Amino acid sequence: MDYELLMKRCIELAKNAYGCVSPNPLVGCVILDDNGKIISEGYHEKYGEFHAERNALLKLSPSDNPHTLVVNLEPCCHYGKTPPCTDIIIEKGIKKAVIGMRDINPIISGNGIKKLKEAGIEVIENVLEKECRELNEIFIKNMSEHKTFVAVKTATTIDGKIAAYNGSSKWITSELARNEVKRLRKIYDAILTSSATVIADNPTMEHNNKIVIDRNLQTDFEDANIYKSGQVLVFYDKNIESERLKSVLRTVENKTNINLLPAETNSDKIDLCSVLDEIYKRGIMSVIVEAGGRLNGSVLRHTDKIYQFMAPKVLGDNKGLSCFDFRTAEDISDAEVFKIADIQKFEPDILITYKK
Ligand code: AOF
Ligand code: ZN
Repeated sequence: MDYELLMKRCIELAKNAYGCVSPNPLVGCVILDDNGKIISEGYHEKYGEFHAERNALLKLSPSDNPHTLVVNLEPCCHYGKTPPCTDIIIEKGIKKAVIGMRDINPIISGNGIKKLKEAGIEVIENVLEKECRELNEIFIKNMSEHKTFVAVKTATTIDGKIAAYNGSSKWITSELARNEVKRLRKIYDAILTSSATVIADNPTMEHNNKIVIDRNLQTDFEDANIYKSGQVLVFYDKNIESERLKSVLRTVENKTNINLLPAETNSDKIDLCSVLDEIYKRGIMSVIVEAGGRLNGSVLRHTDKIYQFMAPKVLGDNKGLSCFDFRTAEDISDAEVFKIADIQKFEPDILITYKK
């Protein structure tokens, strides 16, 4: 039996719920009969609703003979928002469970598997484990470090520039690449950007949740596109001049989608550590940073993943703006090192994905 192929199908099913299940993991499930034929599929569709296994098992008809259940995450055995998956797996007479990875949620972690084995179900573990971990990298970081997962998206020329000296950047990459950005945004709970980007590019950044780092509350709260849709959290310097704060508070008084939050500063910059802690507390489990070199640079040491779209163009402008711009590195040994996780083409551009 090709369990790897079936696990790939579980991963594919799970991905249908991008943007819908946070803070829960993405989970897909396939059920086979005793001839190895797929008789049902399901996935965890929405936070608070049924888990993948239950969705797949509930679709079975009484004449079905379910035998093997394939799922990318260890079935849960706790009463959370829904009853334990292990109960319905046992009740439906499953004989074999093929599992991608153990759940790292401490209330489950191995206990689900134990419960299945105690019921006499054969368990096969760690099928396509690496891919299953990748699928749930956000959930894994949240559960193990209690921190928001941070991805940075940047669009550069071959020489790593995001704009010419005059700030012009539209459009470095082409339409296919920009469509991929729209798809990637759905994976993350919020987009994080800076006042510099809002002021220079006036982007809309379509997303239900946006975060703007605006130390001196300099963005245009009345007219900037970013404030015209979605919920926006704005972090400003808690020591801001009180007249400025009062005037902005008056402007946003009736704008229920804008929420101003004071933040700590650190050598004249908003302290990103405290911003990331605060958004985690507010249930934002992951962000995609779409900003200029300064914010990208400041957030680099908190960054788990970088998406670099690269256009086959050389700007060659020695004053052009870099995609990470935060220091004078003394030596090549000072470089922050990432690993290449993936390379894809979005003609005529490419996307390189890097990981810590
Ligand atoms: C599964 N299948 O499809 C998912 C699982 O309180 P709840 O119901 O939202 O449960 C959330 C926890 O259950 C979550 O932290 C994770 O450990 C597990 N998620 N388990 O067997 C699924 N989504
Ligand atoms: Zn469950």
